Amino acid sequence: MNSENPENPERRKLLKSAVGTSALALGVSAFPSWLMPALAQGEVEVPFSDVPDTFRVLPVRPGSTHYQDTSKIDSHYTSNDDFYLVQHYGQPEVDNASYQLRVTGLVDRPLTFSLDQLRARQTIEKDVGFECGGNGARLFHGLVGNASWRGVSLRDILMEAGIKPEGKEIVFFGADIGEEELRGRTVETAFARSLSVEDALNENNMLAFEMNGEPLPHFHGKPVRLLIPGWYGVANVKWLTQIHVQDTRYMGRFMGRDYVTLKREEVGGQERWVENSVTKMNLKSVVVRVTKSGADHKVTGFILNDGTPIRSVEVKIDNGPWQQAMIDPAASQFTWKLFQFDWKDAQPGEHSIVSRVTDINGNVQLPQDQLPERASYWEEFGQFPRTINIGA
Ligand SMILES: Nc1nc2c(c(=O)[nH]1)N[C@H]1C(S)=C(S)[C@@H](COP(=O)(O)O)O[C@H]1N2
Ligand SMILES: [Mo]
Repeated sequence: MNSENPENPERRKLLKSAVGTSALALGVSAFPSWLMPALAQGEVEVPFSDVPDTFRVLPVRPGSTHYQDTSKIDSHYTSNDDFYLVQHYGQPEVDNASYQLRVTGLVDRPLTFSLDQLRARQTIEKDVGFECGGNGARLFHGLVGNASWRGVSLRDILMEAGIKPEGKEIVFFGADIGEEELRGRTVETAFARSLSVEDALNENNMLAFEMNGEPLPHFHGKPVRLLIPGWYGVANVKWLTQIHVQDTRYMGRFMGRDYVTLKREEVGGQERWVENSVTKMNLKSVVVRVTKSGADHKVTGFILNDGTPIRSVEVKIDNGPWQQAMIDPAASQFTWKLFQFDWKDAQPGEHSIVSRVTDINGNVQLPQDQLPERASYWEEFGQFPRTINIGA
């Protein structure tokens, strides 16, 4: 996708549609010409000094986790090759011709769809970005990506099947099967996640079969994946083959044991250790890139959250004041939101740079040490200070 050429009609369309979004409550009109070009003439990347020499970003390898080099993020869309990859039971090859999606359980009409039948339905297209619930500082927040997706409405399909009144929970199964040691036995289980009926019926949810205008790539869940905008990546079941409605809670590994955050919280006035399944994305911003052109420095970062409109994002250098950064007008409700800050008069020497984001409800991204004590590494969304050395 060419985001560098302002003449690109796709790009124009995107910019036009972004202006109308209420997701950007603030000052969009102040920077109509703002684009994120790759390095402009004479512009160079300034490396962070907090990245260990041993840190490597490897090319995609079959079966492996892949993270982006966040210091290279310079456009609204992540290419299909660079979009991060996480899978726990390998990457099953699902054949398009024999593919079936089944809707089963407490429904009035059990349904089965071939890929062609899904593709023949009315489609919806949405820009959605997300990160792994296990994303964090150790990977410079590289388990992240933002793409345009096309597919069909999950809500329409569930309405067509008709959820019976006793149906309470909707389970989404992938074609990937792993062996788990449970109660002293080895059992085969599919990757699965569940949603309440209310969450599942959200009109933003889709069954996606295209990513950035291409058929969904094998590693991202070919031919069909679930997409729950505003949620951590784990909700977006890849290689989706079955949707099952039941009247009890689904307790499988990725709902009940893994992707479970353990933190210290007030529960009705009582301090307790609380375990929660990873669900909606927390309000977060990170600084990922600094470039320099002559004496001018540009700081870039991204914002993610559950789709609540953003009020502002600010950058602080050393012990200076919080200063307003600009949000990319290409951003929309469920995308990541790239932001940019013009760093004037950067002095030679070592500096710290940190960002914080505030949503329209006044929720502010806090420093890590002001967040509830957390015993698990899931859901890392505190402020993330970076260090950088500005040459003389
Ligand atoms: N079937 C299946 N779906 C899955 C997973 C998996 O292991 N199997 N991993 C989940 C997790 S933990 C994440 S973070 C996202 C990653 O999606 P991506 O690889 O397309 O970026 O897929 C989710 N969907
Ligand atoms: Mo994940």
